Amino acid sequence: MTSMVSTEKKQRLWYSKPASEWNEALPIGNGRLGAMIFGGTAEEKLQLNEDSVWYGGPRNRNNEDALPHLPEIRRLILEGQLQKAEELAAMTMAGLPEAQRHYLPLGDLLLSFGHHVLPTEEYVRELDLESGVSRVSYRIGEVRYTRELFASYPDQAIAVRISADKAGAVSLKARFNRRDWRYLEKTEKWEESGLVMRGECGGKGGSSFCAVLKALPEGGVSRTLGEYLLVEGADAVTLLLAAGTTFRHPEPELYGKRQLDELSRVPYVELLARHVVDYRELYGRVSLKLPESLDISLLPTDERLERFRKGEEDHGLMATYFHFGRYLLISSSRPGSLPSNLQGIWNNSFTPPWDSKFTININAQMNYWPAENCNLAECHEPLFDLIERMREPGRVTARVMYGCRGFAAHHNTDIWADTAPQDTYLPASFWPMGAAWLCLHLWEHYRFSQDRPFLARSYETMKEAALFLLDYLIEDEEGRLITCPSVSPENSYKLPNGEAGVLCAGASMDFQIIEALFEACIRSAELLGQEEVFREELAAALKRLPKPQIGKYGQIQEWMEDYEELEPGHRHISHLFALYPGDGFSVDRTPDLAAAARTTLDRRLANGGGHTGWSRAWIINFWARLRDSSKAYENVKELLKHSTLPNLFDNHPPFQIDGNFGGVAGIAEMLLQSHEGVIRLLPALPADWSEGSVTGLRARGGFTVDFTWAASQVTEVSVMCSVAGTCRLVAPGLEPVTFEGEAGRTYAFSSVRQGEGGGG
Ligand code: FUC
Repeated sequence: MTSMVSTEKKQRLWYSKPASEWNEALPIGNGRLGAMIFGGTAEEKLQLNEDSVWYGGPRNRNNEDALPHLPEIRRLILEGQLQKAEELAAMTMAGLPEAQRHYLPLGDLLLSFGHHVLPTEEYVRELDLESGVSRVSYRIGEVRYTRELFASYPDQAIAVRISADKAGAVSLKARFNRRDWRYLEKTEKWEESGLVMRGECGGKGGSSFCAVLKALPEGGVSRTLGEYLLVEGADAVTLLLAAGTTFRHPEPELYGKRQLDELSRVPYVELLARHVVDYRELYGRVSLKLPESLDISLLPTDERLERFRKGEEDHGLMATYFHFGRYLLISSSRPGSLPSNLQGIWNNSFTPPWDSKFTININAQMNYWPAENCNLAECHEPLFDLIERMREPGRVTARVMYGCRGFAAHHNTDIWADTAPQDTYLPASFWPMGAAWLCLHLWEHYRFSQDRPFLARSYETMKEAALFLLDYLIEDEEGRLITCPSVSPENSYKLPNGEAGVLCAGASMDFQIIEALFEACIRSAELLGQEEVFREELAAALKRLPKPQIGKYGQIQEWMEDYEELEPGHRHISHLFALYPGDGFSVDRTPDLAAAARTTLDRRLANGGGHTGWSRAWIINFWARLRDSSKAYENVKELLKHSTLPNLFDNHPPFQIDGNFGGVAGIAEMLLQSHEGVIRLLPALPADWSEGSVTGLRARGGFTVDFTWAASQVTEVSVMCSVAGTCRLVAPGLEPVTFEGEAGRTYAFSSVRQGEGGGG
C-alpha cells in the first residue's frame, strides 16, 4: 500500500492506511446517530451508536435509610469518627442498587467488497472538518474507489456513498452485526434493497432498538439473500441508515423505514448539500489561524502526532485539535439529542468505562465548556434538557434522602436522569452538588446570550437547586453554614491522628459552587424583577458560608480544615473551581487567592497531577485564568503528547471525550476571556503563537469577536453586538476601549487607527 501526501490545504484529519483498531477509526455523528469508520478496503466496518441505546429502564434507587441516619452520619463526621460515619453512609446512602444505567453500542454495519485481488494504492482516509464528511479513497488496478460518509442532522440518517471511476465497478455485500450476532433479536431483509436489525436493550423497562439500511444503486442491481444485502455491478451506490429506540419512537422500525423511504426520493447530492449547509452553519462560525509550517501540515495526522510527541513544533496540529473538538461537539450534541456522554456518542463496549454515561462532578460539565465561547450555544441545549428532566427525580432524592426541598443530584446521572448516588465509592458517591453545578450552565448560557426569555424559563430550575442547598446546609459551632456529608471530588485527606478520610464537613468546592449558584439566582431574580424575599434569604446565607482559606503550603485549602491530602497529585483539583469554571478567584480582584491557586497547581503538578486527559485540560484553563501563557501552553502540549490517541480522541486513558472539549475551551480561554465584565484579548498568548487570527469567539454580554495579532499585539479587532450593552475591551497593542454597543452593530478597532468602524 503506498501513501499519498495531500496537496490541498484544509482542516482535516487524514491517514494513509485503514484503522487497525477503534482508536484509529474516525467518528461521524449528528448528535444522536454516530459511527466509527475504520476505512478498510476489502472489508469496511462502521461501528454504530444511537444515543438512546442504554441498558434498562428508569428506577427509583433512592435509599430510604438515608434520612433517618443523616443526623448520626453528620454527628460522626463532626466528631471525627470517620470510619464509623463512612461505614454507616455506605449502607444507608448508597443507591439501591449501586449502579445507574449504562450506554450500549447499537451494532456494526459490515461491508465487504469482494473485488480486491490486486494491491491497494494511493490510499487516503480522511475526516474533512470543514464539511463534516469522511472519505476513503484508493485505487485498485485501473479503478479508483471513493467512499463518502456523513451523519446528517437535518435528515437524521447516516449516508454512505460508494463510487468508482469505472462504470459497473461497485459491488458489495452488507450485513448487520451486534456482539457476534448474540445481542440482537433479529436481522432480516427489507424487500430487495434493505435490511433491518432489531432487538432489546435489555433490563426491566429497557428500550427496544431498530436499525434500518437501504441501498440505492445507480446502474447495477441490489437484492437480498438471507441477512445480506447485495449490490452488484453498480456505477455507484448510496447506503442510507436510520435507527431509533422506543425512548423516542413507539415503533422504531416503522420510524426508520418511513425515514428511509422518504430519503430515498432525495438525490444523494441534495442529501450531502443539506448536511454540509447545516454543519457549516455551526462549524464555520469560528476560525483560528496559528503559525504553521506547510511541510508538516501535509503529513498524515498520526505522523504529525508522533513527531509532536518527539518534540517537533506543530502549531497547525494544535489548531486542528481545536477544530476537531468543535467538530466533536457538533457531532455529539445537537438539539433533540441526549447530551454528549463520557464518550460523546461513540462507544463500542457493552460494559463501557464508567458506563459511558454522565459524570457530573467534572466530566459532563467539561464537555460543555467550549459550547458558549466557541459559538456553539445550540449544542449546549441537550444538557439543559437533561437538567430539566433531572428535576423530578432530583426532588425525590432531595426529599427521600435528605428531607430537603428543591432538587439534588450526586456525581452521576444517566439516560433516565437518575439522581440517586452512583457506586459505593466514598471519594465520589456521596456528594450532593451535581444539580447545583449543572445549573450554573443555565446561568452561563444567559451570560453569553443575554437571552431574557431563556433566563425566565431557567430561573425556577436554578432556584430549585438553590433551595435544596439552603435546606441541606447546617450550622457549625461557629455559626457558619456548612455542607455535611460531602466530599472534595475525589480526593481523600489525612487526619492528624493518621486516619484517612473522605467524607467531610465542608469541602471548599461546595462553598465555591454554592456561592456561584446563589449569586446567579440573586442576579437572575434582580434581572427578572422578582422574589425580593428569596434574594434576601440567599444573600443572608452567602454571608455565613466559610470563605476560601489559604493553607500551610500557601495553597487553597481543599477542605475547611488544613488537612494533608492523601494524594497531593490528585487528578481532581476541585478546590480551584472558583478559578475555573467559576470566577471567584481573580488575578486582579483577589490576588492572594490567585497566588494561592498558583501554588495549588504547582503542588498538584509536582506530585504527578494532570495524568488524565481531562485533568490536563482543566489545568490549561486554570493557567489561562491565571494569565500564565507559558504554563497554559506547556499543558496544551502535554495534552497532545500524552493524552491524545491517533484519531485525536482524548485518552483518559482509555478514550474519554472530556479532554477534547476541555482542551478546546482552554485554547479559547488563552485567546479571549470575558468573565469579569471586560473582554480581554490574548490573556495567555504563548510566545510561539505570536502571529495569528481568530474569528467568531463569543464573549459574555452578547458579543462576537474577531481579531488578528502580530508580534503578540492585537492589530485588528471587531466586536459584533447581538444585544445593546456596554462593551469594555482590553487588548495588548490597543488602548482600553469602552463603548455603548447597539444591537446588531459591529465595531472595529485597529492598532494604527482606533475608532468606530462600519456599523450595521
Ligand atoms: C471521575 C474521574 C475519573 C473518570 C470518571 C469518568 O470519577 O475521577 O477520572 O474521569 O469520572
